[in-house]
Amino acid sequence: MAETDTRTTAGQGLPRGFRGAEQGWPELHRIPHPPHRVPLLGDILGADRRTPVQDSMRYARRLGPVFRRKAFGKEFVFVWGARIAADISDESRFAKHVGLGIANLRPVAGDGLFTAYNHEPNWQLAHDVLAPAFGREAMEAYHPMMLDVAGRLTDHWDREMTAGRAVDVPGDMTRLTLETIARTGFGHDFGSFERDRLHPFVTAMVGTLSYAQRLNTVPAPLAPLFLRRASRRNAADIAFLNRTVDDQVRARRRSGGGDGDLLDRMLDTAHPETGERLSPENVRHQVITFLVAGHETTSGALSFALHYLSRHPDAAARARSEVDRVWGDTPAPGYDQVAKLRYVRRILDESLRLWPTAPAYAREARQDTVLAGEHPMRRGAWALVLTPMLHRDPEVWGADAEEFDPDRFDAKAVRGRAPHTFKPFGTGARACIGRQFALHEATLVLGLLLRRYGLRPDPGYRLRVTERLTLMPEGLRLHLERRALPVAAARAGVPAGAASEPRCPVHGTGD
Ligand code: MNH
Repeated sequence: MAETDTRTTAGQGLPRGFRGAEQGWPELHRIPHPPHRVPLLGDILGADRRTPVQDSMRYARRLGPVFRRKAFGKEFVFVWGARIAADISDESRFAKHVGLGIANLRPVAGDGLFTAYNHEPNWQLAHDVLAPAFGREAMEAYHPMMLDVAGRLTDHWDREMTAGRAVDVPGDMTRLTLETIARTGFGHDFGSFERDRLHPFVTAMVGTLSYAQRLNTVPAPLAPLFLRRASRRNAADIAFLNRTVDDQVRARRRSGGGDGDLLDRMLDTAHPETGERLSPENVRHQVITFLVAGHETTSGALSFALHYLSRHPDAAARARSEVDRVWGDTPAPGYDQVAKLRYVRRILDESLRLWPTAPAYAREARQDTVLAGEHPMRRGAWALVLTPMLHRDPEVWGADAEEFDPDRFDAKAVRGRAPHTFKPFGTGARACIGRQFALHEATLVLGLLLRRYGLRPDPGYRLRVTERLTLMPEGLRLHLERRALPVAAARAGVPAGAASEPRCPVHGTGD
């Protein structure tokens, strides 16, 4: 990637990423857009600025596999049909585009991995230095820490259950995933489970995410006017995030090193070939990037999965019998025992199909090209892949694509599907570096929760999805019921004695 410069030539003078589609798509007029365009303002009738993704899903259903939306002078092309999404995955012709919400995060995450432009040397450098932090060996070291954080969650849920209170699923999943990334990444403890309100770091982080999303809803030149108060608060949020991170880095430097976590790698590891290291400013950007990217989306994925489990007792029962069969009564399932939860993993995949918690990614043309043989694009022209709709394309997923059905991810079904049809983690060189981390953490935690609790939904609850760049089930609360537990498994994280034979204490049969 280092030698391929995907900088665009069009739209110079504007910050890249704020350009609309006008310059890059010579036949834009052939791409459908919603009816009733309002002069200057664009497609705003019936649109809700709090739910841009779900609005786009509605438009997608009406307008087809390629469409455009215009808001406040900016026009965006969306693609979601499986054939087009596959074509735009071609790495030789397309690359990640840093635009929209991601470009808006540059003030806080700079040239960190997620927000770096393809041509910035710090992307390749950080990618090479940090990739081993997500390899198998590193993951095995994170596993006991993940288990320990999960134990804090189940302690909290035990107390809520005993008190007869329903649990706040998105809130508690956010506590869990934030503590996990803070601990495994930086040896840090935010004390999330010991607080009633979210940690101020989380409040500041959500503030900057929401602000980045809101910036898209206002014409760039008017942003200072409309968002003056919000932008001042945003600056304060960023200052707070920076201060928190700088404190952590200083503490680490003073203590002379942690236990080989992500921060150690950032501070000490030299590039295997060039010997280069990350600059202090870049380390700050990376720490914020990983704290943000490393928990918000996983928290949403766990929350949606718990919602579906509470609504599909059959799937929950199958998953439980798998956990009981594979884990037996061991209080501390080992690293290798997590990937063996095949059905639990399918539940996670199916939840990420319906609600991919990072719901879109942008791709730009590396040269003049024709998308899917139909739509000419100039070098630098870009489009958003609308993942929740790609994941509902009836040609791939069938007429019942809206239905929750984990069996869509059994090995045979997966083999039978075309490539590039399931993209919750993005695509290509800039795909998610934390995929294994997220899947390991989420599968482990779902296993532990399924084994320990029955999950009962609020009868009146209807799934509402809230958007803040990521997706989250709004106001999801669940009632917990105690399951008869093998004594030894009473608390996750307690070191096991002799490893016990996998056996099923409750259900006789597997899935
Ligand atoms: Mn993650 C990139 C989704 C968990 C760190 N992540 C991406 C992209 C998607 C994504 C989509 C690509 C964005 C783009 O093309 O613009 N990530 C997820 C989802 C989960 C997730 C759905 C959980 C579920 N991500 C994690 C975790 C971490 C992480 C956990 C870190 C521990 N993700 C990243 C980083 C990038 C990224 C860093 C940017 C990688 C790069 O560009 O090199």
